Amino acid sequence: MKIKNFINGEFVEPVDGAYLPNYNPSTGQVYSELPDSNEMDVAQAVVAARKAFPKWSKKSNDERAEVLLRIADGIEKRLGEFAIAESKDQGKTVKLAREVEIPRAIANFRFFAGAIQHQRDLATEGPKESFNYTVRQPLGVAGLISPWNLPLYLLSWKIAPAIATGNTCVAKPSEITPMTAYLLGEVLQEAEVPAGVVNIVFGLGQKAGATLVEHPAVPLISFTGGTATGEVIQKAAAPFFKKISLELGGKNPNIIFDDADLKKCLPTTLRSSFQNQGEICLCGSRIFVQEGLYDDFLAKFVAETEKLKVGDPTNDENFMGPLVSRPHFDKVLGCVEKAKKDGGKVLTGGEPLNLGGELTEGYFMRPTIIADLDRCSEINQEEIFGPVVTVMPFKYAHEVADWANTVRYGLSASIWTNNISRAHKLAKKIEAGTVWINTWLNRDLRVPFGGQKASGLGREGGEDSLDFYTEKKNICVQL
Ligand code: TXE
Repeated sequence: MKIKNFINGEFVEPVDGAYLPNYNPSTGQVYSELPDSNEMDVAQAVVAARKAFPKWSKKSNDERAEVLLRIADGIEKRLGEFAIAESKDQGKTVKLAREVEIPRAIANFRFFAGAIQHQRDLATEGPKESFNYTVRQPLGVAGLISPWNLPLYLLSWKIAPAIATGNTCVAKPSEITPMTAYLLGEVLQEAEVPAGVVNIVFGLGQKAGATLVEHPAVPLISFTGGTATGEVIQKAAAPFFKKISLELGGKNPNIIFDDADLKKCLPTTLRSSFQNQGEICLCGSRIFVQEGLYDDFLAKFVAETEKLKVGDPTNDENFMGPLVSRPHFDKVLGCVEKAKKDGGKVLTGGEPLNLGGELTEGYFMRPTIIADLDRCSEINQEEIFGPVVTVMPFKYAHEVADWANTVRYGLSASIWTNNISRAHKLAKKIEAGTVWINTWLNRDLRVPFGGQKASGLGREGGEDSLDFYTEKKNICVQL
């Protein structure tokens, strides 16, 4: 089937009729096509968004909240369909999509419907009987660029606050996982979202994405994706002084002290290591274990990892499906080979997994644990973004803080200990936008979310999103 761009409330063919193949990572076969949009397609989407902006931005917060709630209900009604589409596009299990990813996308629309109705702005009494009041005004057309790992979840994380605050938007989902964005277009029609408020253009990053970043009538860019791409986008947006939010890669430490409660730490560490095939920017890919617990933890971690089922993502029994694409699969396996060359010892996994039958060409591999790798080696420094973790022993809290921070990334971290004062002191030292203590991926949408260093710029979430998608203006009145 052919996916179409969603512009001005309608599904339309790409202007020059060009399409790209869309692969099913379980079979390695093309199962649909998506527009290979060019600058004309993006321009049409921006025109539609600009046309819709005056009316949409004048709607009340309550009226906009109502539309967001209709979108959420529309996705919820078709939850199973979205879950199957996300799994077929990205490789995650249908179970994970059904139980986590799609519900979170629904929650994003509902959260920002509420946030916009409860936002408060500043008013102050000034000198000589004057008073000030601050208003937050939408900017216009928001450019939203999202990645392939959590396709609908991260797209909704941008669309919801952008339109809740009165902007209209042009979204450019990843060309690797277009299907749920396409279904979202159908839901936008069913929810009677005014034409032009949300436009979805499919295509390549360097083409459709770059056009959106450099479009003079798009004053704001929200991007989630790789650090290298974030750098390109920041440079391209700079001459326009665009408002920009970058949520980039991570190389997150998972720090386990010898007083950690293994009954909780182990099952969560299996998830933080391998959930969604390790293709979550918040995965804890560097595991530091205090010496006293190291051997016991490692033996149990390897044994539990080897019980994880990998296979057909439509089978609820399986924990992991295939990696998202052939190039990514090759990249991740290449990282394992590099780690071995640098002295790492693969304790489990590390090889492609041929499941036979129609999955023979699928991008499957076993979850992989590597020990004995120097913490400064390339594989301990660079994001792998696959089901591959390294495990290293440490002695003291002060040294593990330094080791955790010796990477260019700073997205998230987990700390496992019952010594709460040690945990809080260490949490403050870790260079990361989010630190979890005795938990992982525990998300509260009201808190600021984003990375430090090469993990990104800016914060989104709660008030931070309302601030990001608006400009503050102060008005002073002299009575
Ligand atoms: O992301 P890209 P990819 C990391 C992870 C992964 C790496 C590359 O390490 O291996 O990024 O993944 C669009 N101008 N993360 O290739 O290339 C592109 O079309 C404008 C972490 O998916 O960054 C897609 O829609 N847009 C991340 C989006 O950017 C451009 C999640 C992401 O593509 C563009 C995903 C350009 N020049 C990957 N080039 C996280 N933090 O969650 C590409 N795009």
